[in-house]
Amino acid sequence: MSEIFKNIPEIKYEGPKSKNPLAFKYYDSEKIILGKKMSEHLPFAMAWWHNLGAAGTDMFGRDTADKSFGAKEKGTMEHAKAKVDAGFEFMKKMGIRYFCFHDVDLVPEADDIKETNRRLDEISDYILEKMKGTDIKCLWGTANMFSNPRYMNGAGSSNSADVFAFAAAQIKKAIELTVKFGGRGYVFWGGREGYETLLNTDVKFEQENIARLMRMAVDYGRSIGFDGYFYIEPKPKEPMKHQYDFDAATAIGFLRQYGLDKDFQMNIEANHATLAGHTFRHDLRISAINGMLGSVDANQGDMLLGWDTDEFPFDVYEATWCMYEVLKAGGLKGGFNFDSKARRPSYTVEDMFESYILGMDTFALGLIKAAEIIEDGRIDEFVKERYSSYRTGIGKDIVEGKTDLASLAAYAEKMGKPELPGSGRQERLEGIVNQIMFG
Ligand code: XLS
Ligand code: CA
Ligand code: CA
Repeated sequence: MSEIFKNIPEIKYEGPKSKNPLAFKYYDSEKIILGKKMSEHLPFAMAWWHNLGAAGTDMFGRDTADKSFGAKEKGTMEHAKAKVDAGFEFMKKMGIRYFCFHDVDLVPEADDIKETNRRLDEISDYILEKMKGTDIKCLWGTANMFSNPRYMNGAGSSNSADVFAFAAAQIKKAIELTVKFGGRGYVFWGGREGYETLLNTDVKFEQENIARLMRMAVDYGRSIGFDGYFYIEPKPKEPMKHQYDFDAATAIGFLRQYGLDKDFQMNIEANHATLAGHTFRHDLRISAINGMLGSVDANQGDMLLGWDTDEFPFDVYEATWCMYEVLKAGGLKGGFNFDSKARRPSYTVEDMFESYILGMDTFALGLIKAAEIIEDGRIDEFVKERYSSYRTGIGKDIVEGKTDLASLAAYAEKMGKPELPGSGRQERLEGIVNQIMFG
């Protein structure tokens, strides 16, 4: 097989002083941070759909990039194979060890699911062959249950039982593919699992049905040896007006209600958290404190736009907070999937590589800075001290369950007036962060 990206060399670490656009400035896979290699802290993944599929079409205009990768016609099996060739060459040159996929990213969907599945068998054999002799693995797989018109009202939440059954068939196959590739996880992103109007929607029934579908997925996955996590990827809206997996807290509550919380974790995407009116860090923290921080879709949104822009991460503060939460949670069992796409005017092959270099360097910097914040210790110490009143006296009694309203009322009467709770010192803490970021 001939080289596709002929003008692109293997991307190497050259350090912060390098001016070479095709080199890492911060991502040094072998560098040890807090006792682990950078590459172990940061299992990066390539998103099949954006990197090998998205060519710039938006609501107002057609493709700007050529992603045929030498195939004569797009949407053919020849093209599907060319994408595999391009994807593996890309990952090897970038030093990326994981990929994520939807079923229909891999092959063109046929009218008949039997034919689609045959194509998936063919391409997955081809991918397996490519994986041999490399250290490239699958981070997670998923079924696309939002693009085809049959999913206009959702998949698990569809009013049509036939559509529900079709979704089940797609999930079955996508889990089989994930297992075939040795994938770490399986994602449910419920793009159309929500509603446009409550006037025509039985919310309770739809949510119960989504839970039924997820339960079947878990049972089937376990029966064929899938031992990874299932993930919910929360998003509040777009394409639906309201999406049931609104944010991490909502999704975790749902999983607990239906007894799915042992098999599922969260796949948190930066841009989705901000669409929900949270910071990226907020949803990471909520997942982590519930023991459900599984994987991350690494990208960033545009705060001036109200939709999902899937930009490559560039904001080092955000990446730092992400890595701070991830380090505090003890790392990810999943990884960092660049669910990101180069901007429409960035249509060249160089842009494909440079956008991943940007994302990887941003997260490498985030890792370095988050480790420095943790090692510096001032912020953690401040937070610990802030709650010190619960470690002795009445606070300790409260935490140990030795009080009730009557005993606390009696305590309050004796005390008279509590003192003010102490400065939050936000500005001091922000100053410490800047000192570490730029010191
Ligand atoms: C869309 C989602 C989607 C999921 C996988 O907003 O990010 O790409 O990650 O279906
Ligand atoms: Ca997205
Ligand atoms: Ca995503």
